[in-house]
Amino acid sequence: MIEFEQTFRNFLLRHQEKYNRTYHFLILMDAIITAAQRIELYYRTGALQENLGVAGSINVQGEEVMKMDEIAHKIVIHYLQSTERVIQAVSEEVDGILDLNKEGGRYFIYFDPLDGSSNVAHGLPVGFMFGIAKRQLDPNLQGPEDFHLRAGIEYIAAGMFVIPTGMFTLALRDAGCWRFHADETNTYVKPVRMKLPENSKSWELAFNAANTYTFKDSVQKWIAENEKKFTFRYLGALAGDFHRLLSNGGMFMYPAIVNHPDPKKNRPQGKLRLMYEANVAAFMCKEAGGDAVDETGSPLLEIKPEKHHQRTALYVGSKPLIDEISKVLKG
Ligand code: FDP
Repeated sequence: MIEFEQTFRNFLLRHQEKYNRTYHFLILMDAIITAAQRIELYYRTGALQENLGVAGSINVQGEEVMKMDEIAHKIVIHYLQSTERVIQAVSEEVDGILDLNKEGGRYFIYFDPLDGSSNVAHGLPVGFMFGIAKRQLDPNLQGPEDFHLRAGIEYIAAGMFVIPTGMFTLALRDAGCWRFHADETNTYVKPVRMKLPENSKSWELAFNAANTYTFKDSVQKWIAENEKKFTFRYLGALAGDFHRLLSNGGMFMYPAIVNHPDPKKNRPQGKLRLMYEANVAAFMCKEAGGDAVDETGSPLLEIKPEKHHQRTALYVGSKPLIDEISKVLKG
């Protein structure tokens, strides 16, 4: 007997109706899902099609090989454009802000089409991460659209696909963080609400331990005093690491690099990108009952971006741990 699970599309339809919303968001999400499935297909067959090569190299047919992240970017933009509902997009792969439908568009989208590039050559998990905000729709209340870069607290949704695992997580503002998986027909099904576990037994720590000596002294001290309480897990792709964290709890961190013996290698602003990496994880985490702060211990979602490719340090995870590290960072 076949068991039918609730589909993502049905879940979202119910959600939009429950909150008296339009169907525009369904159209946008449909495009995002199609893009993710196409990226996933390319990724799975990448080695065969010689898509996992280095950009600029030449394949056996004498064609230039595109890097997988360039392919992923092109796929996402194609499907976003087709919705006619996106006003502007920011992609990790492109320097400038992309105007898609400046007059009629309704959503801003900030995305990294293939996060975790060091995993690509091995076919290991990577992520397609995105945050979505809405244009100012009521000129009487909000004034005309001013195209400001949205802070995380202004996002209406954020999500990620862990490619090529068939797992998709989406957080909707004030409506929770939900996980879906692809069934036999490649349809996302079975919404499961994610809640970070309160019991610290399963909590894990994820960070690049090789960088520990480069963190600021108070963070190094905290690690030395606390690391024995946790299991370490680090995949090197935020989406994959964060996917585990949402189930098991704990903390993912990418602190600022301030103590590198070669000062040119310091990254006082942090490494991760605010708008399409850190905020996406922070938004999802908040909807799952957790929290996120930056290197000053301040709420990450409240940072007002000055540049669309702005970097930040990130501490994200279970609320008690984030409260604890926040005190350390402030002190
Ligand atoms: P990557 O540079 O391999 O694309 O900012 C991207 C990111 O991966 C994250 O996905 C990941 O968590 C982090 O950087 C890994 O950085 P390190 O290799 O420095 O640990």
